[in-house]
Amino acid sequence: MNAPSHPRRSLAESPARRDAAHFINGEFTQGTSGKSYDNICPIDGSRIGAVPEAGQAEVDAAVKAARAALDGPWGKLTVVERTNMLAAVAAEINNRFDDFLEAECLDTGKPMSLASHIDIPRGAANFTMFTDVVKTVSTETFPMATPDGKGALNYALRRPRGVIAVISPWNLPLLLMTWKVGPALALGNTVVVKPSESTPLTATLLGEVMNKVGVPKGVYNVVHGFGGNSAGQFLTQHPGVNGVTFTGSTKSGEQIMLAASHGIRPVSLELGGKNPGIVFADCDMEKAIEGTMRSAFANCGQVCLGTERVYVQRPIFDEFVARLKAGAEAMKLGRPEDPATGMGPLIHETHRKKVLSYYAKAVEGGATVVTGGGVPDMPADLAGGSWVQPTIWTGLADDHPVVTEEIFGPCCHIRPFDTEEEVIHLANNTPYGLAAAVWTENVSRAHRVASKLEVGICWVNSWFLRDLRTAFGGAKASGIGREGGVHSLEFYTEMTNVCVKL
Ligand code: NAD
Ligand code: 6OD
Repeated sequence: MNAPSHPRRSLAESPARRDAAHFINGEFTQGTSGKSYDNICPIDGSRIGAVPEAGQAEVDAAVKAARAALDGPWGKLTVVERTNMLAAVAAEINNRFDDFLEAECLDTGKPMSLASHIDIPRGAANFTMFTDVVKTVSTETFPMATPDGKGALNYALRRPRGVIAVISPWNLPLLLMTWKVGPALALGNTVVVKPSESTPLTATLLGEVMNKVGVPKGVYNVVHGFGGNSAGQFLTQHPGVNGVTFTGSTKSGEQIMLAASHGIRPVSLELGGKNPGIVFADCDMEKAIEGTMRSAFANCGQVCLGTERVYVQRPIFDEFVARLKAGAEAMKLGRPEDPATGMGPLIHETHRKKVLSYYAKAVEGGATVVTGGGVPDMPADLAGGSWVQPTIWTGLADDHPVVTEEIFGPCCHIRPFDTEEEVIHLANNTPYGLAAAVWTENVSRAHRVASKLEVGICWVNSWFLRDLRTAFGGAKASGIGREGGVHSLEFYTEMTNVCVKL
């Protein structure tokens, strides 16, 4: 990883603390809507700067620029020219590592130790990874017999899909946005990005990188604003958009799918989850605790792949609960710059209210609060932040909302189980199907259980271990489609079969 090891500058003095701007046709602009809102830092409630809100006019301009770049300079580059440019984008993100890191940590409040090892390096890797795919993947060919004996030859061509709308969330802003922009550009498309209203800074900064390395104007565009009745909706409804790729909640995914149905535009949807962690008595306890600590509490529990339902086999239930409690209570909540910080705040006050409402519901439902359950005492300079305690419950019914609904906070419910069949049923008993983590040292059991879980991603004895060549996405209400490696070709290109009669 590229994380520099020198001491971190205080975020209070960071030059990343500035107004955001739309990036349209290679220019930074505040737009013409006259609307803006404050970007609030979740660490202490301070104002980072202003964010312009795009109206229809800015979205029109961005889509127009993206179309012109597609028909113009970008569409004319060779694959090698295009992928070289994207490799330069990755290199420049790494050159400006601290700028991206500070911007991301200001917007999200996440620890720099986390963002410097995951968010920013992955933001760069998402560009290099897909350049390799584009340069090496072939299409299919089928020679075909015909009644006249002369035959025919079928072969497939892939073309860029066109102008892609990228709608992204706030939990891993640069990582999740570039996870879509990387393959879209590598495959020859142009993009209009609508980052989350809560995390506008790194998408804006990426515009500087695009200009620095000479990516043609209009290839990468950013419009800021909200979802419904704002920039997000204007973009997904726009007839000039040829496909919509979205990461966010299942509820927003439904609205986006509706918007994209006008004009029959394809969607790629990476949505919410209520992911199970399954801990068998034959697990390596150290590994299971370490992995579940991360899957429940990393990024303050705001990871779509995170574990909110933990099922532990009865013989080790008490020990597991006690050790996870000890881990949660040892975690330091603090400033992103502090290397000892293990957990930051939630993204904003609205989300804190939602998470705390589940903390209250758990108590009303008769849960045993093993640890946490409220708001921590923070020093005066952090008291304005959106802090919550890491929280563990036991004792809730399987149909309680805390056990069935996505909370997206640093919390999990732990329930004992007895048999493999029982836990597979419990794990699958949800409308969601994003990810699961299985902890066992019995290799046959691992394969058997993994094959029965209704999820897009199943980790065995690990969590969030990512090989970018693999298929990523959710089953059931957790999404439509898979991205990653060659799977990204499905959404970001249109295939033509050429049938030549010989
Ligand atoms: P969200 O759905 O509220 O917002 C995501 C993005 O969609 C934002 O940019 C928002 O402005 C935009 N948006 C919302 N409604 C829209 C509409 N009607 N039209 C167009 N754009 C719209 O999600 P969030 O709160 O930012 O993120 C948290 C959610 O994202 C959780 O449910 C989490 O599980 C999910 N998520 C999923 C994955 C995955 O890979 N499956 C990854 C990260 C987050
Ligand atoms: O690693 C990825 O590619 C990815 N899309 C991660 C999603 C994390 C959800 O919060």
